[in-house]
Amino acid sequence: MAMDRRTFFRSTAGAAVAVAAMTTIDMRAWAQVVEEAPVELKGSLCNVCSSHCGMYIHVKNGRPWKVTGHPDHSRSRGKLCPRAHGGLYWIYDPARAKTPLKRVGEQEFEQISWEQATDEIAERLKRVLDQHGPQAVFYGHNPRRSGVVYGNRFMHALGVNTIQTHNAACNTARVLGLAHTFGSSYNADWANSDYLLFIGRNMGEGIRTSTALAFGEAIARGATVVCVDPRLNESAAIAEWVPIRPGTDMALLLAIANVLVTEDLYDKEFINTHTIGFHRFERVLPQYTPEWAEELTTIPADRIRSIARGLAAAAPAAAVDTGWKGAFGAAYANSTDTARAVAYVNALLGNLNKRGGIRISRGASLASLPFQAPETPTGPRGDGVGTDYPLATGHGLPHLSMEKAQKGLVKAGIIRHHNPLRTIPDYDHMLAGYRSLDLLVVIETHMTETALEADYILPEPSFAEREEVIEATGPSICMRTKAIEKVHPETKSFDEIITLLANKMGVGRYFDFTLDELNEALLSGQPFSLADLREAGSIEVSVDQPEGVPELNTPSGKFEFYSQRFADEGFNGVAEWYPPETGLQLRENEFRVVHGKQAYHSHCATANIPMLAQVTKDYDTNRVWLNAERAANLGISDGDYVRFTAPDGRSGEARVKVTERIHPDMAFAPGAYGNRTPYFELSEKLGGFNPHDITAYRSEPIVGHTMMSELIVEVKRV
Ligand SMILES: Nc1nc2c(c(=O)[nH]1)N[C@H]1C(S)=C(S)[C@@H](COP(=O)(O)OP(=O)(O)OC[C@H]3O[C@@H](n4cnc5c(=O)[nH]c(N)nc54)[C@H](O)[C@@H]3O)O[C@H]1N2
Ligand SMILES: Nc1nc2c(c(=O)[nH]1)N[C@H]1C(S)=C(S)[C@@H](COP(=O)(O)OP(=O)(O)OC[C@H]3O[C@@H](n4cnc5c(=O)[nH]c(N)nc54)[C@H](O)[C@@H]3O)O[C@H]1N2
Ligand code: SF4
Ligand SMILES: [Mo]
Repeated sequence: MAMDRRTFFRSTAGAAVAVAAMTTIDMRAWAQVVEEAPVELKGSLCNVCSSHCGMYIHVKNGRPWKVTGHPDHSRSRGKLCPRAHGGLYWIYDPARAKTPLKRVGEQEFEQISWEQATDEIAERLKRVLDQHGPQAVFYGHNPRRSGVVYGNRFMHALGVNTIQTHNAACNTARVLGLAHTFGSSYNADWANSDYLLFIGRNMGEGIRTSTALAFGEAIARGATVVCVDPRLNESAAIAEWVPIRPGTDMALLLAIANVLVTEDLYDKEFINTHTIGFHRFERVLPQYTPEWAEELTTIPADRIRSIARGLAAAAPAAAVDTGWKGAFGAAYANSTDTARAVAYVNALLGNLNKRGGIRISRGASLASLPFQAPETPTGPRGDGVGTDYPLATGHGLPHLSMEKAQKGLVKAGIIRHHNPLRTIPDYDHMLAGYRSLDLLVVIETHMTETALEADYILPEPSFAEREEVIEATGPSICMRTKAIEKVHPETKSFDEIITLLANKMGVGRYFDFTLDELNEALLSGQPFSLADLREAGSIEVSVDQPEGVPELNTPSGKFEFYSQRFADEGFNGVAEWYPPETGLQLRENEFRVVHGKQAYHSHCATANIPMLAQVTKDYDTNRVWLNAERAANLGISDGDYVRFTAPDGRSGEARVKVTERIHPDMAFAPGAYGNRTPYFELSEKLGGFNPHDITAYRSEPIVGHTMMSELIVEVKRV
């Protein structure tokens, strides 16, 4: 409406009336509702990353008011990271999946009923199982307790054993490398260590609340803390930073081992009693001198010696942290053997299960379920685990499934709480895979990239709106209680969805219990009831911790310098140096692209949360880092746009942060940006680069991980 003088006066007169009305509001009453209304503390678990820190949701007038860390939860210890606060936004996010949806065109959906959705899914899933067998079906999820208890049970009931998690794009190499040496992925005893060596692990930004706290405490206590990282990350900034050429950590570790052995600084007692294969390791070791490693890593030989001697002097209260994702989780062709080399140095320090060393810790356990369970299928999996990749784990290989989908071997999948189309390298490869399927069902809270490729989107209530299967985390037994009523009445929680689907698939007998009955069964034997737990949110129980070095979960029962299983599969029996698949030589305009964490974002799931996106905006942090001198040589200045071109010709654009804080070889992309779902409007406005758009589909030969950092690009100013 065009506004002339008259209407203008009329509307301002109206505004004056509104102001007058407002001043007549009873401010006392208003304050009462807002400030003095009773607050109820509901026990919950944060859901913004898989650490599931225990927390309270403070509920006022039926709405979440704020969150605080649960003091009796081993992962939060009374504190939360910034993402937990941002996570409350998820509840009211317009980008949520709100009703069951059926695909009617490319990224086009129609609203349908649960009855129709589950009828049609069951019919189509049965057809795939009948025609192609259970190997043609996969289930991809975030493997926390609800997902496992309901999801795995459902899959097993259908004969499906291809169950996958995000690990192939997170920590598969680390987990496998540690499993084939220590027998399990134990953590360092950060709180009590006198010397901690972190290899591509950023405790202050790749956060789990309790470990970030332990990191700070170690520094405050005066422990020597060394962060080996191509980048001066926020943790290295308060510790000792040792810059390294990306992809060469194994060389550093082998050289540290070389110093420990040649200078006779290792624990012979431990080596003789608890390990096998040391003499084979000793035979390959002489070549790995600090001078040899200096060439590869760019770390001065004397610095390598000083690290080795520092570790030895503090041993056994010293440890090489066993990492998570950064340097050897799923990064390079040599990541699995790098993880073994991390274990080797720890074994030489004789720190296994010693105070301040590598800790074997037992957690609380829950009772096994008394309900009729389906048999675990034993046939071959549909993603090559156990066949193409004999040493791979049950966490599976989603990128391989998508290759098999393109070949017509994999036909249907159910994905829950996981967004692999955005978090696994090679967007085009994953997309082509999903588009080859006969049926894709995505169970989500949000309209994510993966959800938009589904034939059916099944919406879940957010973490605050549902009760869930209880969890045991460290010594804490905890649960998510329902803090508020559902915002979208048509959403259903995972247990309800699976029970519905199971009935339609004719395997309802395996789900003949309520969530309460299930939770009560899990608590059997505990000195408290489900009602007590619901009231408390989290309860710490006492757990006996093993002392000394027990029999390890390896074929020999001992720490394995030499792995017969590796040798039998044609890999190195003893971990020996080899470079990343993409090599270490870079041309003048080439960089290795690596992505990583920022404290205020999770994976590719939070760039649409206003308060977290604002941090990015205020500090201009979604730029890709480039080394100052190399940028200058290419005529690139801080804030410029550059184009990254991969060897296969695919390319992407990003603004750059030009800094001294990064190794000349590396381009560092903060990992949370570059969403491709139009529902994440804020993220879209924020912009940013996701390297997976141009990273080639690859599988590491030993355990099949995605080799996320095997990406070398040409960089050019645009
Ligand atoms: N804020 C936040 N915290 C999180 C998460 C999150 O998304 N956001 N996710 C959680 C999960 S699932 C995980 S797996 C962890 C990951 O936690 P981290 O593994 O600590 O996280 P990253 O940032 O991937 O990597 C850590 C560091 O490795 C460095 N790095 C990269 N390549 C190399 C290399 O070749 N050699 C060396 N020495 N260093 C290298 C990077 O520069 C980075 O600073 O974080 C957990 N906590
Ligand atoms: N670009 C990039 N890639 C990465 C990483 C990165 O930081 N950047 N990190 C790597 C690492 S370390 C990991 S562990 C993986 C993680 O890989 P993903 O698990 O795929 O990562 P997220 O982006 O956290 O996806 C979790 C999804 O769960 C949904 N969700 C949240 N709560 C619920 C719920 O209650 N119910 C349901 N059904 N869904 C829910 C969210 O909307 C989100 O889409 O990604 C890896 N790949
Ligand atoms: S580390 Fe942060 S985001 Fe992850 S569960 Fe804990 S509080 Fe939530
Ligand atoms: Mo991860």
